[in-house]
Amino acid sequence: NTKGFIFDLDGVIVDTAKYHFLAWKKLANSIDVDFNKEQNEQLKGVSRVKSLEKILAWGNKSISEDEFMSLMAKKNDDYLSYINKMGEDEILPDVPKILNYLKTNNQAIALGSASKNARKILEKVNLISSFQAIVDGNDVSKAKPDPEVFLIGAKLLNQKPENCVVFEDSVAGIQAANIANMISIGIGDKNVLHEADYIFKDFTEISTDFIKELVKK
Ligand code: B16
Ligand code: MG
Repeated sequence: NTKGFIFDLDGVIVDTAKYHFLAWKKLANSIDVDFNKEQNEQLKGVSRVKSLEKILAWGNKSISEDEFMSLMAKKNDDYLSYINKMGEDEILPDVPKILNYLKTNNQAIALGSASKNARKILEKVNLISSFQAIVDGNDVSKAKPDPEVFLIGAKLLNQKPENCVVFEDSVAGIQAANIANMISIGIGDKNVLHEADYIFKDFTEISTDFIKELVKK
């Protein structure tokens, strides 16, 4: 019995939201826009372009196309300065336990992330070889909650959508998995991720027995 297991990156495998926060805050403040943690929450799972559009809207700013591109590049350079310092110690607790269990039991594993930096991050934390397929922000034209990212992942794993399981920390990501007709597993706050089929605070709450049952389903 083989199923496709598709992992989101930020908030599921690593906590890069804290680096997105530092980089977006610096950028927003440089154009006299305030930026706080609550706003950063609303950027989870949202693409880089959409994130900057939201920040400009919050600050009531309108800028030229050229300036928009230059601000995006600035934010990403700053973000990458944090990413470049990442290591294996930043993998979230018990993620390797689940990845190893899946691998040992011949399950298909993919990444489904909105980030254009996903491959770089996986290399930094030494997990790139754990994924048979990687679908990231460079491969999709429609952002979550559109199911495109996960449907491409399923295809690359040669699995039907209904035989795929998605781990996601964002509401949009859970919605994308549900629309794709996949089993959705929320990682985070149960009040926020209530649309998910199953919800866990983090991977320390997920037992290998639970995964075993999912595979049988
Ligand atoms: P980048 P995920 C998402 O990653 C982040 O949650 C989101 O905050 C970020 O804006 C987006 O990636 C794009 O990232 O600027 O690196 O292309 O949660 O889908 O893995
Ligand atoms: Mg995420």
